[in-house]
This record gives sequence, C-alpha cells and structure tokens, in this order.
Amino acid sequence: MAFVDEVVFTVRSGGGGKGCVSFRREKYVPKGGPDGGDGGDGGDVIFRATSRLFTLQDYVYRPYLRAQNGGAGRGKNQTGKKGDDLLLEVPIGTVIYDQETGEILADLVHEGQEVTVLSGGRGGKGNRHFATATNRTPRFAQPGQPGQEKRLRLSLKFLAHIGLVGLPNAGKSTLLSRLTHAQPRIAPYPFTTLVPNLGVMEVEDSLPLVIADIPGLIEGASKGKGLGTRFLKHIERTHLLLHILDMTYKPRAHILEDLELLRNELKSYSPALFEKPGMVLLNKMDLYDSKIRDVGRVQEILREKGFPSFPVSALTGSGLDQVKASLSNYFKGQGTNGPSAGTDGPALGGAEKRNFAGKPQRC
Ligand SMILES: Nc1nc2c(ncn2[C@@H]2O[C@H](COP(=O)(O)OP(=O)(O)OP(=O)(O)O)[C@@H](O)[C@H]2O)c(=O)[nH]1
Ligand SMILES: [Mg+2]
Repeated sequence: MAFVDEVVFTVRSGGGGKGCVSFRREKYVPKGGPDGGDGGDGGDVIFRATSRLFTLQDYVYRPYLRAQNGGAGRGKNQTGKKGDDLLLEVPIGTVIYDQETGEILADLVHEGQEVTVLSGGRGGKGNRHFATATNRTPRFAQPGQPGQEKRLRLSLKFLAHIGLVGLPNAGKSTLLSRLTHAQPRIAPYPFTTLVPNLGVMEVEDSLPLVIADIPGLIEGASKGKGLGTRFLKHIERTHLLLHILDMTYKPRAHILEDLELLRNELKSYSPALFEKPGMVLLNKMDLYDSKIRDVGRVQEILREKGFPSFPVSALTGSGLDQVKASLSNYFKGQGTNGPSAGTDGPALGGAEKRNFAGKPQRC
C-alpha cells in the first residue's frame, strides 16, 4: 500500500432540513392551528484519530465528502430526521489545515480524539412557532441553514519518541529491526527505505518508546537531492534524534564530515529540528579498522561537540544493550513518556538537562 502522508480534499456539512407549513386537519376540529414540524439539523463533519491507520491513503480518491442533510419537517408537529454526521477516521498524528488560510484546525494526537471541523446547518422552524395573536395561521416556515464547505489539507506527522537520521545505507533500518519488532526492508545499497517506518521498543519499567526510521539524507537533500527532506516532518515531533554514522573503513575526518553533512541538512530544513537533543551511534563497528583511527578519539571529539556516542554494530547487536539502557534512562529522566504533540520545536526543556546513561551532557 502506498504511503500517503499529505492529502487535500473538500468537506461539506449537511444543510438543515426546512421547516414545514401545515395546519391541523381533523374531523370535528375546524380550523385546527398550525402544526408544521421543524427541519432536522444537518450532519457535522467530524475527524477521529485511530491507531488502526498508518497513512492517509483512504482519502486519495475521495476529493469531495459530505455529511447528510437534515430531513424536512412534516405536519402533525413531526421534526425532520437529523442528517448523519460524516465521521472520518485518520491516523494518530494527523494535522488538519484549512487549505485556503493555512490555519491549523486540529492536531489529533490521542487514540479516539475527535474534532468537529464543520457543524451541520440548523433545521428551520416549522410554522407552529410563528403563530401569534394577530396571525393564527402563519403560512410560512423557516428554511434550514445551509451546510458549510471547506477545503482541507491533512498532513500526517508521526508521533514518535526517537528519530533515526543518517546517510543512505548507514544502517538505520537494521538498527530499527534490532531495537524493535519492526521488519523494515534492509539491503546493501542506498535508498532502500523509501517511506518512513515505525517500530516500538519495549523498555523496562516504562512505557514503550516509538522509533521512527526515515529514508537516508544526502548532501543537498534540503534542496531536493535524493529523496529530499520531505520525510523529515515525521521526526519533527520526536524528543531525541539518533544520528547513525557508518564507521566502515573510514578515517576519522570522514566520519565527522558525515555528521556535519547530516546536521547541515537538518538545519536547512528546520532550526527547531536541528536543536533537538541528539546522540550518535557509531555503527558497523564490526567493520571498523582500528588501525586507521582510534574510536575513542572520535568519541572525544563528538563529546566536545555535545554528542554522547555509542560504538555499535546493528548487524551483530554489539553495543545495543547500552544504547537501550541509555535511551530508557533518558526517557525516564524526562518524566514523560508521550511523544511530543506540538507541531514544531523540541518538546522538552533545555538540552543541558538531558541525562544519557546517568551522565549530564551538553547537547
Ligand atoms: N557489517 C555491518 N553491516 C551492517 C550493519 N548495519 C547495517 N549493515 C548493513 O548495511 C546495509 C544497509 O543497511 P540498512 O539498514 O538498509 O541501511 P539504511 O540506513 O536503512 O539505508 P537507507 O534506507 O538506504 O537509507 C545492509 O546491507 C545491512 O545489512 C553493521 O553494524 N555491520
Ligand atoms: Mg533504511
């Protein structure tokens, strides 16, 4: 199934049913009074977040969706039927924008959260409401209020605690498959991951942590090179970024250049994303040639730059227990377990307060 995280379509709430003009007509009751019932209210347009959906695919071929109109009122004071609401289910993390003004109408971040984007028109009043001392036979009733229409843009931004960023082929998806039960595609060539993957990491004494793996970034991604930065929005709401660097046979300078490149692309996309606390995973240590450089020195430089780092091998699993422990410790230290719900900016306070593996760090 295609991964769709952006859709535009129009919704319309139901119009109210019209009020009825009617008079009581019964044997032996001459000139019975007005008994025109009210029109039913039109249906609302409601969005609901559900964890059953992971994309906005359902809305691709539905350019115009409308709620039901209210039924017209009838004689004998019968109110028209209320129009059915249009209930639209969307994945958790869906942001709803007014396409014309750009205004955010809703940000659905919890399971079952609902928002009414458009209310249905009220039903018109029947003629029985308009009888007065001077006009006992009102021959008019109210029309129903019309429904409203809006063009919407829905943008899905995953809610994850941790985001994986790295150059293509660095081992991000392998790492996701190791830390969680996710089974992303893994292959020995760049751009294996074409759309984001989510995985859930079980952590002792704490709620599970959601990890997002996105396609690799290359130099110029912010200018559209490679797959561009289109998927970075899926890590905008994370608390923490894991930068994955490939250590294969590389001299120190190249490893640090890779990090620099990643950081530059993140910064060009969004300063708020760039500012997020980060850790570095020095991956593929099983292929690292210690004759070229000492990994300790790389870690020292990273520490000076404010990044705690961990030498690991996503393939063999070495070093990953420490990473897990550190992540778990970090999130415990935050006193929060929910992903950041805001649409921009880091979710937590100052980076200095971060606590990786119990050590205070400057990020
Ligand atoms: N030797 C070794 N190979 C690894 C390690 N981690 C990943 N690989 C291999 O590196 C290749 C790329 O791994 P992926 O996990 O697909 O890399 P990615 O970063 O997700 O790549 P893109 O999705 O293309 O951005 C695969 O052949 C993996 O088996 C590691 O620690 N050691
Ligand atoms: Mg991948």
